[in-house]
Amino acid sequence: MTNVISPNPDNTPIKVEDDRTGMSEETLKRAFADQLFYLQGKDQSIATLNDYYRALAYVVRDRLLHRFIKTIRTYREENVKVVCYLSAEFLMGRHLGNNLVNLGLFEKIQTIIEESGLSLEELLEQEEDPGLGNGGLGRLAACFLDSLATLEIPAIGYGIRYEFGIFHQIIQEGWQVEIPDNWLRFGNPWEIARPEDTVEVKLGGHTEMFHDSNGQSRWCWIPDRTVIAIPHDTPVPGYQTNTVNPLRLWKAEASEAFNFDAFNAGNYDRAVAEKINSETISKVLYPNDNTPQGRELRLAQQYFFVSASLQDLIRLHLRTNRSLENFHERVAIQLNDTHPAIAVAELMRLFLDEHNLDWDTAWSISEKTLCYTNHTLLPEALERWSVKLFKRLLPRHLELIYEINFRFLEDVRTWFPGDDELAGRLSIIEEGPEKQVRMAHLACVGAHAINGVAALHTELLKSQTLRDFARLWPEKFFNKTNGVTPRRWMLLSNPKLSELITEKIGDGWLKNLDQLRGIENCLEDQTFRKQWQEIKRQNKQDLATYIKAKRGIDVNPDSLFDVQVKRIHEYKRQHLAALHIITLYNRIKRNPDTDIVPRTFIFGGKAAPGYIMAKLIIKLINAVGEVVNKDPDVRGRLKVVFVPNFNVSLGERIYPAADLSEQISTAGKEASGTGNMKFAMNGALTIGTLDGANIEIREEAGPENFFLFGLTAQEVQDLKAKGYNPRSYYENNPELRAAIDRIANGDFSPGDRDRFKPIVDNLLYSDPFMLLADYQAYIDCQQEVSKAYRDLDSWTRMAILNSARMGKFSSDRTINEYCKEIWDAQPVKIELEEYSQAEA
Ligand code: B1N
Repeated sequence: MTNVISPNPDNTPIKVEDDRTGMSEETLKRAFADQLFYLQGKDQSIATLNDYYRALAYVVRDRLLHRFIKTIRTYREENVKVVCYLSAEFLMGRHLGNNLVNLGLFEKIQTIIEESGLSLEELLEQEEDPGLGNGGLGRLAACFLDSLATLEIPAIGYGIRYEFGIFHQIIQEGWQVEIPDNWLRFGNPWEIARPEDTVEVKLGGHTEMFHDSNGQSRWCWIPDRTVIAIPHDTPVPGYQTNTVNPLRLWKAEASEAFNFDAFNAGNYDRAVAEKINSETISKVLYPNDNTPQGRELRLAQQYFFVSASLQDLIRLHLRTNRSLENFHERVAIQLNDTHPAIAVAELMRLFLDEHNLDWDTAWSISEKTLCYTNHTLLPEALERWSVKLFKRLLPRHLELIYEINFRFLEDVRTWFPGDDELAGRLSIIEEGPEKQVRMAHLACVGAHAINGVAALHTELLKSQTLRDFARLWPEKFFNKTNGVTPRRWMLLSNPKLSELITEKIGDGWLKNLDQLRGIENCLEDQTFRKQWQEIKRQNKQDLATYIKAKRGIDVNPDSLFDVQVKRIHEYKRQHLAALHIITLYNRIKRNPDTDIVPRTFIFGGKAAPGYIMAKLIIKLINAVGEVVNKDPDVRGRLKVVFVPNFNVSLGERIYPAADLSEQISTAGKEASGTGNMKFAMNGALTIGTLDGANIEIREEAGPENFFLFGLTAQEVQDLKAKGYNPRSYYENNPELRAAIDRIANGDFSPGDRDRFKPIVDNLLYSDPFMLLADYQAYIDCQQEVSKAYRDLDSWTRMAILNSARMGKFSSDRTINEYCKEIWDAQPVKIELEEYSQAEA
């Protein structure tokens, strides 16, 4: 075919930098203008900031796509082992800035954008923050994807493309109000729908016995509804690698746009209702963190994404492999908590019912493929589904679970003859007035590896929550202390500090965070300490500006920024921090000239909409702020700020600006925490209990650079066993009593004295998280903090040491451990051929 517009009629290859792959400044500029014109249909005279953001997003996406395609092709051609991370939540945060960083384009693009008279920062702010997760668990999944791609590990994330992510929080009269998060309203430039990879997911119905061609009787499932799962892929690039792995999120749709039978029978509303019903499955993220809600729709969501993902994996496997016998050699599936634990039954169903494997083969492959991470010890957070609900939604899976359980308990009885209590404790089915399926037990039985997320957490799992399983299979248990990606949580969010570090030790630390130790050599360099301090001060000033704009509160950037940002939960004890503030306030009221270190208390975090106590804690913090911030006796020395809508992008502003990181959960309750790591990397000192990863952070930083207080996990249990009486603390401690009385007397709730009675009564009469037992130790420790802050130079030394010693908490280290000890996964290099228009 002759190409009339080709300037190159004899087809000699010409080298032109392609507008969609070229990385030179010239090409990027042209591509940006081109995207604006042809994609947004605008030129510079009428383009909005959002148009510019979108144009830039497409410029960057184009540069990801050929790497993405090459990555997928390489995995297929080399038939490599792939890590599949199954998670109901991926809290990715904004993509544009991160993708620029990982592609090494940040500075270049910044120059180009600024030359056009725009600000890159402003464009980045245009992006909706995709909030497809609640907190630490979802953000961990996102950090893991960044590390997997950076370490060049073939990997895919599988989850749900919620149409509504975590709600948007606003504060009205001190109360949390939830606004739906319609994040897809204006489209999402980062995703690519792949309708050709659609799969069907069945639900409901019943099972029937039938005889197969060999005369064997088998059960089969006659479902009564089908939902379509449509994958949407988001490219996830590694830092300075060609690897771009997929995050594949499933959207639910009705199997036919309309039920034509119903439609033709004039039953238009039923036809539409069915469509709506199916689409409901991926409509909204459940906004609970560490408290499950046993709703039918939630189980449907879990099954929906697990079934779609496993079908997808099997299909991909059979494209390059002759059978399923080597499935576990090509695929490692990580279950992020029990939310995808139904995979144990679904993989068996697919192997047995759809692919005709026998039980023993199917079980052996399945077990070798599956791994399970536990993220919580809170008994109320362990997922259980009623057998009744299971039977209604997944009758075939319930049968399979009974069969799995029967075989498992038979083994238990041969290993421990006569110990019926043990069998009862281990059973996947919990007996009782309403029988329940224990999802953690299903995961433990079905997986070959089980891990906790910090050293203490894993020890408590082995000695308590999953003790019987650890006795049965000690070799299945691993610790994998969490980590966070230094690309987003240092380089992107704290560019000034990152630049200073790179100036001193080079940029190797971004791929090998242990190298941060190198900055210890600069500790005695006074100029360096001054620069460090100055950067912290600028970050604080930036946050102060943001707070002024959002909340109208003036905060002093020279005050100690004391920060607690995380989900609001009683076990995290935001109300203990509130008691500290009230105590300082009482001291000022008693003696207005008391010498105190000025502090700004910054809180942020969402409460689950149904968690009344958590919502009341938000109101309390705001109410304390109302009084303290305005009292002339305080003279601005204390400020309390609740920053609304804490999310990934707010975290990027807040962590770099913190002096003090509050990690004050009741020991034994916070599995790991990951915010604690983000703070410490950015040079905040921690005040914390011996809980979760705090213990390891203290070990690394050195005890002299960490403010420790409170009961240990063991002491918490002993005290509980002995009989804990919170009232005696109240009665014997005048300052504690004065603080609680001020709440109880209505000082923070004018016009409604009893507003905070639920908090007061809870503390005085039950105090399940032992605030009163830890109160005095916390107050004393805070006194030490204030004393230390008076010497800013010595504080800065401690801050530098914290940062320098946080190498362990890179998610690269965590992922390396998973790869070696659990997944048996190896890196695969992606070679990029040079692309040009002539070849394309
Ligand atoms: O997982 C994080 C840990 O760092 C935190 O300590 C832990 O609290 C968090 C049900 C959860 N555990 N369990 C959840 C989230 C949503 C949900 O519906 C439970 N989140 C954690 C990462 O390991």
